[in-house]
Amino acid sequence: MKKMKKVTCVAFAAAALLSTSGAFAKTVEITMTAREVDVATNGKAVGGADTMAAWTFDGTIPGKPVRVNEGDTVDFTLINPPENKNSHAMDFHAAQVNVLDEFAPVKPGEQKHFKFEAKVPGVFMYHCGASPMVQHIARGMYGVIIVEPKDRKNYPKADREYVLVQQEYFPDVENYGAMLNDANAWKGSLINGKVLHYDPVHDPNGGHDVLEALPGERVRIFFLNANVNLPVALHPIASIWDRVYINGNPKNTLYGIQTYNVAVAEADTFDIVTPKDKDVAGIAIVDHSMNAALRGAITVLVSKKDADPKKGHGEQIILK
Ligand SMILES: [Cu+2]
Repeated sequence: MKKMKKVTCVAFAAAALLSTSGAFAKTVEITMTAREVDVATNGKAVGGADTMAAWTFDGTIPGKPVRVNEGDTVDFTLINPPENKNSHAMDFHAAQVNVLDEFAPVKPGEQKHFKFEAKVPGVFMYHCGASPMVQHIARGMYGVIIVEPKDRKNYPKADREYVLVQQEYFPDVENYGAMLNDANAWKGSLINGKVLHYDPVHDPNGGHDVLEALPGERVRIFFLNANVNLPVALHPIASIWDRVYINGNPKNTLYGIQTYNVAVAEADTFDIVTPKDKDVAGIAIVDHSMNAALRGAITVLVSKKDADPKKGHGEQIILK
């Protein structure tokens, strides 16, 4: 009995030490349900329709952000309900597994469970990999998984964080041949699922929202290029990226960057510091490829003294 108590005490002391250093890896359970539903895309702004017959994770484009610490185990379940017409799958770019097993398609009425350890820090894409993959991505089955780095050297604390995901908007979601072969099949750029989502200036429908921050804040953007074909030339108009963390890993840090080219299926982390000496300042985060910017890839970040304190924190790292 006495011995048992001693062991327990030692274990508690070790646990306290480890938890303060953040070294305790945990298991994070994530369940997603494939939903084939209509989603509002603001496609009308570029000659498309208001809604898209989407395929989604849990009904939203993008799917919810997954956030774990380096070393955590992700315990994942994908449910494909019987009312769906198509097989779906999950491909986490943060996982090192077996493409034929964990990432295999799941038929309607079935589900799939697998685990992986998030060994490499950064920001990664996840997407449906069921065939034809181009269509499953173009119809909305993607999102980000953020794996927080253990080594936070070169990685100052951010005051606010936002997730931005860009993807080509194809009004004709049935024609996946055109998505592959017709360079003009895409008519717009979706940012977090909507054309001109955060740009009330250019959106004929008034835009929905803008990103906000206080003057002088470090704003961290987790950016995923979920386009099926085109790279993104990400540039902050009226500013300079203070740091770019390639693949979101602070071991890959660039400083003072005007434009960073984000490949298809690449995600990177971008820090921007809003002007301290201006009461109000606007920065437009754009894909500087003009055909993409003018089709909707413009996001306005406003820094001002009365910025909404909730934006850029918690659930609001993605503004709906
Ligand atoms: Cu799918």
